[in-house]
Amino acid sequence: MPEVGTHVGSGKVRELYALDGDRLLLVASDRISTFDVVLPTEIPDKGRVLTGLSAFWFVRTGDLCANHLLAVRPDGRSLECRRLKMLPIECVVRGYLAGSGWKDYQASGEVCGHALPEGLRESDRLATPIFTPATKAETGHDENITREQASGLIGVERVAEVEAASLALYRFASDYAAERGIIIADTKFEFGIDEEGRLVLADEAFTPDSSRFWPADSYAPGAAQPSFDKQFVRDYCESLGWDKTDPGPELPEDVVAGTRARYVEAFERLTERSFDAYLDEPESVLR
Ligand code: Q0N
Repeated sequence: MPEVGTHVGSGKVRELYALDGDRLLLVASDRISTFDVVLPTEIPDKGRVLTGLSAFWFVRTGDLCANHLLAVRPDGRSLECRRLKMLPIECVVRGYLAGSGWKDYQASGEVCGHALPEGLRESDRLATPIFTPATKAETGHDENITREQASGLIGVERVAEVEAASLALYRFASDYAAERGIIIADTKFEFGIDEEGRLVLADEAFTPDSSRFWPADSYAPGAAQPSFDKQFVRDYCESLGWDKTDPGPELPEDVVAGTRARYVEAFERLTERSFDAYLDEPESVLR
């Protein structure tokens, strides 16, 4: 039996265990959420796709910013990580105007204190990606904050450091993904501090759960874009007229199969490896 340690936390679709004093195990389930509700039906291998992608990006961005990855477990869905002191903000980078960024822009012309030009449409690409931090809400929704508010939480110098790291990471991954037909519209990072006081990227990196992935071939600003991974699930849920409160609907097998195929497609396009090869040997994604 592999060591899993004591449970120390859970997210909507992931669990965190302590392995020892300085290592954690981050386990990604096959659960899927839509409209903020976890559905009763799982997407087979979703957790492995997200774990493999995250590990892939950690290895390829290690020179831009240190990260918490220590090892990928043979199950393909768990990462051994360095235990850090987590910073109490979500670090979001937006390259496109979507979600709460689009909402805030419509209401005020600004997002997190960034004044944007007039006349932008929903899903428009921004002239330059912006750092838009948010609070970590225990329950409910993260709230966008200004850099002044972020500075009150972690200090002016740490804000400058996480902003620079976040923008560098986003530029690298969004350019790489765009060459492979996937727009990373925005992404969320969590950072921690190690024993030496160094900034370390934690949590997951550039997965479809932490980012908006859009298919580049159908990109058309002026409306919401289809999600690369979850669009079948959203369309199916919309077709039911479900009120988007818990519990969500069971998914039919064609929606499950189509959604699994989209996750696998994202993995294969981005990593340029077969997902079957990952299942055979998860550590291969590190090379
Ligand atoms: C940590 N969270 C919030 C998955 C993710 N390397 C770390 N060291 C210490 N603490 C954390 C990490 C990481 N990653 C991160 N909570 C603790 C995100 N979660 C919550 C539950 O499941």
